Formats: sequence, C-alpha cells, structure tokens
Amino acid sequence: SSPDSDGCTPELEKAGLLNKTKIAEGGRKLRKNWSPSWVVLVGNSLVFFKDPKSQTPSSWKPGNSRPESSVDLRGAQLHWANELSSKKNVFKLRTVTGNEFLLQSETDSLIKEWYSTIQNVIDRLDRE
Ligand code: I3S
Repeated sequence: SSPDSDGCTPELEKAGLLNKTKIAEGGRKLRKNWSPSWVVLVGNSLVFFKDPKSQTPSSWKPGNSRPESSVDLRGAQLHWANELSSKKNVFKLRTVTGNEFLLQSETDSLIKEWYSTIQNVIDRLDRE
C-alpha cells in the first residue's frame, strides 16, 4: 500500500526554490530582505525552509526538517505584484492575519505554475 493509504498525511502538491521576502507582519510593513527559500506546498499550507541546498523534492517529507515559517492558505489572497519590486515575476501572498510575502523567480514558466497551484488551493479552501 502507499505510505499515505490512510489519507492522514497531507498531500505534497509542489516544492521548489523561490526568492522570498516578507513585507508585512500582522498588517505592519517590514523592510524587504530577499533570500532564496525552499518552498513546499503541502495540504493547506505553504511552508518555507532555509538552506535550500539540503532540500530536494524527493527527499522532503513532512517532519524531517525544521521549517523557517509556514503560511495558512485558507482565506489568503494572491496577486501579481510587479509594481512592488524591480524584479520580474513577482507575486504577493497575503494571509488572513495580515502577513504579506513576495515570491519571485527568474523563470517565467516556474512562477506561473506556482501562482496557479497556490491559487487552486486557495480556491479549494474557499469552497469548503
Ligand atoms: O521596495 P524597495 O525598498 O526599493 O526594496 C529594495 C530594498 O529593500 C533593498 O534593500 P535596502 O533595504 O538595503 O534598500 C533590497 O536590496 C532590494 O532588493 C529591494 O528592491 P527589489 O526591487 O529588489 O524588490
């Protein structure tokens, strides 16, 4: 049987390397500080890991490394936000608690995939 035959382990939807900066915490603006982050979309959450070098999609398992932070996608809002940065391919994710993140990739196809995958999760949660 598969490792998740009981359905209790949330589904790993996507994982990869993106540039990330948090720009607001609880609605309060923060100074930008871009850095590469290993981003994992699992269940209803977007989970951020430091040290991308130690992470690969095949090796990642829930609980085997410490996340830097985690975002609950329920009620979150996603917008393209190229006006908020000189970088290309930037989108903004805002949580219900007023935390805001910019995520960016130099690769057009990659950032589009991330955008639509995250939006699909938000839409699914909106329908629940
Ligand atoms: O929106 P800003 O303030 O122009 O963002 C830039 C700054 O945060 C800058 O850091 P300083 O706090 O040292 O000025 C960052 O190095 C830049 O990356 C930020 O702009 P971009 O356009 O890269 O998001």
